[in-house]
Amino acid sequence: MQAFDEGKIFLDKISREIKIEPQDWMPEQYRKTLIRQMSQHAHSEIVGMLPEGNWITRAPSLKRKAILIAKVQDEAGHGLYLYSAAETLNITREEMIGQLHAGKAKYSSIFNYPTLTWADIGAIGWLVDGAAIMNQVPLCRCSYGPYARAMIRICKEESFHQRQGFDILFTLSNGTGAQKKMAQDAINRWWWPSIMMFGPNDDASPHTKQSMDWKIKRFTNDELRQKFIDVCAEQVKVLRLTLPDEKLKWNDERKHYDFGDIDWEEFRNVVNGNGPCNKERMDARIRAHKEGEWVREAAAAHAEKIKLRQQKAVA
Ligand code: BYC
Repeated sequence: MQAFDEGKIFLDKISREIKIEPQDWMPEQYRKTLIRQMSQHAHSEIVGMLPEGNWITRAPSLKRKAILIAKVQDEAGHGLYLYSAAETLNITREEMIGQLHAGKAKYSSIFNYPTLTWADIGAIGWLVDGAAIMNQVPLCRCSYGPYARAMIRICKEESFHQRQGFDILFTLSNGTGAQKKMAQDAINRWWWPSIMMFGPNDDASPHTKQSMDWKIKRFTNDELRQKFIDVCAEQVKVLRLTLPDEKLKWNDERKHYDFGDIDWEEFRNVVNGNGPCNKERMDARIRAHKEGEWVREAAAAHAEKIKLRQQKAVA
């Protein structure tokens, strides 16, 4: 009887757009879905630092280097807000990171592609952060309070990231012939992986229906992908470059761009660990975690010292 009432209260809150908070009753499956999505999201932010971090020492000017360092630091911050928000669901950061390092937790497919030239940093900002914003702005209205609130600041920072990427590509596309070619080549390589970021088609997405009912997701994978394609098809004209899709064409009846077939075989391969950089990314993550052990130990020892000092002062 009690669980029934609690279930009713929960659904009533969802229908009235009242946020679910950590102390509230929630179905076990809601909690598990959030842990899954939020931890995957946090892992993506942390692993996402690696392809761009690669270019910090090679950025072409002091200004570009400073911007890139700030962006990569922002991604670390996003990971930390998200791990903290997920910890309100009764899982520890250590457990989540353990799952990632054991290969049991997913992170976004996009970060398993290499960054071959400086233009890739532009393409990541414009396309990858652009896709992230499209997916994440609706998450600011997600039904779980801590996740929704974490997303507000993340989205503000992602907007800056998207613009810096577009600015890099704009500069290159107005530069020499070689620079323009480099920008086009980066777009050619990042376009299809970027539209895969939104996940499988709706009819192949096992979680969408329930997550939409619970207002964790506010749009389906296909709805967001279409919005993103519509925006990029216009923005690429400003760059005077092209998207590598011969079927990309405005459909006046649908009021959307039509687009070509996505290679879902490639997507599955990358998600299952066989993308071009999966192994490299995981090795780098695990190495960084091991090398950071002394920092975690020192921080814990410092916290203990402060606690003892405070206890002495009170006694
Ligand atoms: N890559 O039923 P579905 C960033 C998995 S960070 C890998 O549609 P759902 C950035 C999915 O997890 C970007 N796996 O699932 C950072 C599920 O697997 P499991 C990350 C994917 O959850 C640094 C299965 O496929 N953004 O932008 O309803 C620098 C079935 O899918 C992918 C987020 O995490 C993928 N692309 O919808 C720059 C946003 N797609 O768990 C930028 C939050 C799907 O059953 N997450 N899968 O084993 C979401 O919005 C949703 O989780 C998704 C998937 C739309 C991604």
